[in-house]
Amino acid sequence: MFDSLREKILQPIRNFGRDGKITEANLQEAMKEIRRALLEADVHFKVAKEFLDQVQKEAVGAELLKSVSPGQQFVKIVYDALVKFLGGVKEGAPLELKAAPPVPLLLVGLQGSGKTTTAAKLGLYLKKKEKKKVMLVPADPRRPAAKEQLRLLAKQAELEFYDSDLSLPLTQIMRRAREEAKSRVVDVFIVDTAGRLAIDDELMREVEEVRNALDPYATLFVADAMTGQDAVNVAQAFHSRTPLTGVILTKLDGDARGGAALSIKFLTGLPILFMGLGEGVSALEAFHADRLASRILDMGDVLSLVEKAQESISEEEAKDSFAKVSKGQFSLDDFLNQMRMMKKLGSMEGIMKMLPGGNKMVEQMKGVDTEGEMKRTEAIILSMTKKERLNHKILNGNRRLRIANGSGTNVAEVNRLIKRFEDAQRMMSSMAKMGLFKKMMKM
Ligand SMILES: Nc1nc2c(ncn2[C@@H]2O[C@H](COP(=O)(O)OP(=O)(O)OP(=O)(O)O)[C@@H](O)[C@H]2O)c(=O)[nH]1
Ligand SMILES: [Mg+2]
Repeated sequence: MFDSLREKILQPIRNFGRDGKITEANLQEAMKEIRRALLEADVHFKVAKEFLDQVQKEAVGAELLKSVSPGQQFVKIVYDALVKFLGGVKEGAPLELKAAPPVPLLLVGLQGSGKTTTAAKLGLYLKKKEKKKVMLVPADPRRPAAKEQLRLLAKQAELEFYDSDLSLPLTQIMRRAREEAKSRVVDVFIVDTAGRLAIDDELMREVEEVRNALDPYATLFVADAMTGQDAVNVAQAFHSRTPLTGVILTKLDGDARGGAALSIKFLTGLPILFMGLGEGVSALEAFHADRLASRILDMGDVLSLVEKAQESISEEEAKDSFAKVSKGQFSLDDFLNQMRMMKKLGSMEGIMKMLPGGNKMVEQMKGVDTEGEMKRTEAIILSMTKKERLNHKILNGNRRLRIANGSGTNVAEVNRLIKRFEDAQRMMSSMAKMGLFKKMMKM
């Protein structure tokens, strides 16, 4: 996700790290590079300007040039700006359904943006996370295939499906759908509308007609993140004709550049509520600005990983490991434990990307046999004594040689592992300073 933005935004930050100092000149250089990174990610120029103004202001306020750890402070400043422009941090469910059932939700957006897929994903999300009974309602009068697509998706997600009579006027379809929702005692019904290539009067009239008949609890704009700034323009145009509640960004699993995500809240005031991460019906997640910002800065997304882990790892195991991290006691033992837990969670690359420094690790390990590497890492750590695992600083040349021999590897590999561990440890401690772990422990 946002691979190219990440690389470009991290470059100047990593350069700071090298000698640890920030001067007026290299700060300005970094700002220029970040500006370029934002524009290349298709962030709206107004947003880019505002973003840099904030970073500049904070950098001056923090007296960065005199600071003892300017690199880390600068990361924190950029992180805060990213969080703000992605929409800020919100507590609670992305979409609170505080209304008497059946609650109508309306999905609108351009052709191919992902409305139909998202209807099913959102239905499944509400069913799983909030134990809602959900019914899907097709309302694309011109394309019979769209109705069949939704029927199929409803079946996959095991949701109720309303077989709309599309020969009727939309107003009447909406009325009947509501009656059906009542009689089937569903909590929520989601209406999937027709898309059009561009915003035109006919599309807007149709959306307005549905809206008036349905009086939706929320009107959600489905936007393809790959379309960058265009998604923002279309959202704005929609919003001015028919008020929107929020945005669902789709196709963030692809190589979307980030422009839409970073610009949409600032320019439209609309929050991003969910993000689509694939074609399958379960590929929808709540949108968290802080987690995404963290991913962009390669600080990982440990919170999402924890959520994922909750399904496959016992609470005790996880708590124990993260509690240590938050106290700054992250040892090689914990590194190994985490690695073993991760194994239960799926592909190495996907998981690594959610860890602090993970994208860098993935890059460094391109073409490397990660499974084999993991076995060797395990062997190396297991060849250490308890004392060494708790305090890697005592690992001198002799000890490293012994460990290399004991694990059937070589000293270079042992060194590489320790370097990787130190990188992770550093990221963990700066995350702890940002209060990220406290939030996590609350979960
Ligand atoms: N990779 C990826 N593909 C997605 C995502 N969401 C939707 N798609 C794909 O995008 C294509 C269009 O999705 P639809 O749900 O049919 O889009 P739509 O807005 O209903 O399209 P129209 O009804 O023609 O306006 C399909 O091939 C989906 O599988 C996503 O989050 N990630
Ligand atoms: Mg559709």
